[in-house]
Amino acid sequence: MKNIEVAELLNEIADYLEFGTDAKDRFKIRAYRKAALVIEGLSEDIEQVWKEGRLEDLPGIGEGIAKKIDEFLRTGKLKHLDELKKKTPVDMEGLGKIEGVGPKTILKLYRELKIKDVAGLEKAAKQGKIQKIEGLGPIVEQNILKSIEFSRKSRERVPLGFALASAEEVVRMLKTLKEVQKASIAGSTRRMKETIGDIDILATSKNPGKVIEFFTKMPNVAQVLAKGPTKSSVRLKEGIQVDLRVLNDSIFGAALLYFTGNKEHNIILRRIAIEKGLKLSEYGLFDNKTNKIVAGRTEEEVYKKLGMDYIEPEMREDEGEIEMAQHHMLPKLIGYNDIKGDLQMHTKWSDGNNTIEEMALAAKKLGHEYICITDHTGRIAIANPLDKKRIKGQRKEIDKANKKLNGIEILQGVEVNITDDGKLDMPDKVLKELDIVVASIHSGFKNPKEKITRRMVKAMENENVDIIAHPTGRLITRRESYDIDLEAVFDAAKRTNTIMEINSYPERMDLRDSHVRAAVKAGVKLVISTDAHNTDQLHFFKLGIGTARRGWATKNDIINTRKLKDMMRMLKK
Ligand code: DGT
Ligand code: CA
Ligand code: CA
Ligand code: ZN
Repeated sequence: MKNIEVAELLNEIADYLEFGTDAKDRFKIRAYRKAALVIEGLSEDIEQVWKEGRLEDLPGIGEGIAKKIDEFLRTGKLKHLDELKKKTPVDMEGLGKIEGVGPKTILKLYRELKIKDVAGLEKAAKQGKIQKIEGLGPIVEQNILKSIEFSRKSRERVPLGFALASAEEVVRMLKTLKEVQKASIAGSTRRMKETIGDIDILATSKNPGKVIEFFTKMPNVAQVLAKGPTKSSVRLKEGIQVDLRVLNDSIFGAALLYFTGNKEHNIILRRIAIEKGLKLSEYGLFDNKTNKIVAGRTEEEVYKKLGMDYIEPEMREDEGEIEMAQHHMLPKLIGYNDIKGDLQMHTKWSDGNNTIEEMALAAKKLGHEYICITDHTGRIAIANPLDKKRIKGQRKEIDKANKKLNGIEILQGVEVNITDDGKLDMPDKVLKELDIVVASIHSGFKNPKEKITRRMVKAMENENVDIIAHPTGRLITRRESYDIDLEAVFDAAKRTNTIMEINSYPERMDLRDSHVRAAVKAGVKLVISTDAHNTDQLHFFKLGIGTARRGWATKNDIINTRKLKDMMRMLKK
């Protein structure tokens, strides 16, 4: 579905039109924004509507806008927008990526200070010029500087969700080559770190030249950065760099250990080897006196020879895991096949793209036994939120789907918003009727720490709230978390028996690894959910499991590793 794309396009036109001084544009801008909202919330596929010639039947879509949509869906381009871009003297796209700087602010900044791009914005902020503009002030100026710094730091790294898909694709392609014996992801991607600098891949082969040749000619390679007899680096079309090393099959374990990292973990292992009269490198574990190899084929045997238990890649961060392995005290982490259901997803009833039945069938294919539909409620305009009446209608549809489908149970939930004063935007008597209530903060991100914490704790004290979704609100590479006292939140979670979510959506990964570790330590129960908005996103749960493993969570810590009945018993009602 291209609904979101089309809506974004219309919003973009509106953004550029804001630069016009023409009075009649005010009306046009509003028309574009309204049309964008309609299309974003549309339950049908916009392309279907277009094919059937019904664009102008949609509310808020007149002849002019319909023509633009038609041009875009036919050609993939929009001349009008290209012209607007050419006419506009500022880098809207770059500036728009700075959190808190919308089109109105960009316009103001241009009119008052002739700011055209991020560099100009940073300079003006540092000189204290932004705070003098009416309606902006010193807090906005500080936030702008923080956002610029944040986006600069995160720009070079890619969210795991995107890198992992690319890495798996490269491994899959390498394995089609008969010269390749083994191929595996290594580096931070194998450790399931939330962002990835570059992808590291290892392959074993008796004919490395062939493998390198094949690797540099994969269809998704944009640029070959380096090419040697046994290693090569390329940049993929998606933008991320991939390093490949080809080696001898007999030392695969030692190499995998070395190139999985992280560096600190490796350094400690090498020191322990030395203490034992051994030498560890990417070529194997050697006896110092005889220079003979004592381990190298598998990682397991290297760890064993070093006098410790096998350490899962997600734990290799020099966070105390080596000592635990030496004392045989490592926790048994939740496995990638342990999830039995998904407790957060959206459908066409709010801002999702698929029907309840489509989501259920796709989840079943992934091996799930149950799902919970959690469409948005309340006042988020763009999300096409549910009201009391539509919740009843949705229940009927869920009952029908449950009768029709076998092997998957569909629960009804909602994602309610926690209001400014810690209330929920749906009355208790409606929430009481639902199977699961997921609550989250979608507003007031700039509230002081005490206030945000108070809002969340108050919501947790509501006996209908089972789960707190994406508890810190951060968006990797785009938005820092709001300021919240997680220790107090975890205390409240235990006291009120509220479950904390590990949101698997690639940009969220929230709770993040270190928070999971703290929650597990505090004895807080967790759920791994995808927040999928279409069937293609249901597989994100793997990212959530990776995060849980990085937080040392066991199967027991995660409620949706249980069968439906046992999972429901973990909730408040
Ligand atoms: P990234 O790419 O920034 O997300 O993080 P990594 O961990 O993938 O780091 P990368 O790509 O520089 O190197 C991959 C692995 O290779 C790293 O985790 C450990 C190993 N490695 C790289 N450089 C060194 C080094 O100088 N010493 C040791 N012991 N190991 C290294
Ligand atoms: Ca890497
Ligand atoms: Ca690398
Ligand atoms: Zn949503």
